[in-house]
Amino acid sequence: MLKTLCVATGLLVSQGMAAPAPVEEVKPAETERRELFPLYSVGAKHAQRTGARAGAATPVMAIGDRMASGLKGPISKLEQLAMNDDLNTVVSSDNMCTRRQAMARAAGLAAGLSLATVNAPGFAAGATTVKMGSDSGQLVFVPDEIKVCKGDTVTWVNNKGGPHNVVFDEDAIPSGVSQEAISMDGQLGEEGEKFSMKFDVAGNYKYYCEPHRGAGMNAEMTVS
Ligand code: CU1
Repeated sequence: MLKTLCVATGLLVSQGMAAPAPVEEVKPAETERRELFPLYSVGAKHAQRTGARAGAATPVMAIGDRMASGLKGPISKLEQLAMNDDLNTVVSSDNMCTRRQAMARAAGLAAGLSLATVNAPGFAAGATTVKMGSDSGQLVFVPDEIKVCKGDTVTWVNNKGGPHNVVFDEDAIPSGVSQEAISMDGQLGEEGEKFSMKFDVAGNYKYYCEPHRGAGMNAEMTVS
């Protein structure tokens, strides 16, 4: 009997103590949530930041305006017109070499070079390197097919498995080009030795390595 009372009291006590507690805890939790809710103000701050960024872009546009007005910009009006032409060419031309040249001229003008400098022959000339012998020692040119632009210089580097050389096929070069003039006289024996040649005549060229021609050390080149 006593035991039952004690248990009953215990239950009542525990219920009595436990019951109001959660009810009281709910309210502060809701209040806290409400306090956390000013997400709108966070959004407002974000909107302000976005506005600030948009404002930050204005000085850049101001420089552009100044360049367009030709007053104190880093490049002259004439140079900017030339640059615009070049950039249009970069976008519209489907010729790789024309685009590359226009890109180089525009970049030169933007960097403050004069029209005379960017119009000089060879300003946009490229340099291509071909390995003689693969890194693993295969008797091949790497790459064995290249596309260059008129006025470009190609450099062959003795990589592995030499001696190597570069001899053009007189039946597979543009007419009027001297096979002897563009081919190597000797051979490159030491690793790292180089042979460079500038190509000014457009067309297709085939060449080979004399010591390894039979092993398939052939390659081709297109000058545009
Ligand atoms: Cu070779």
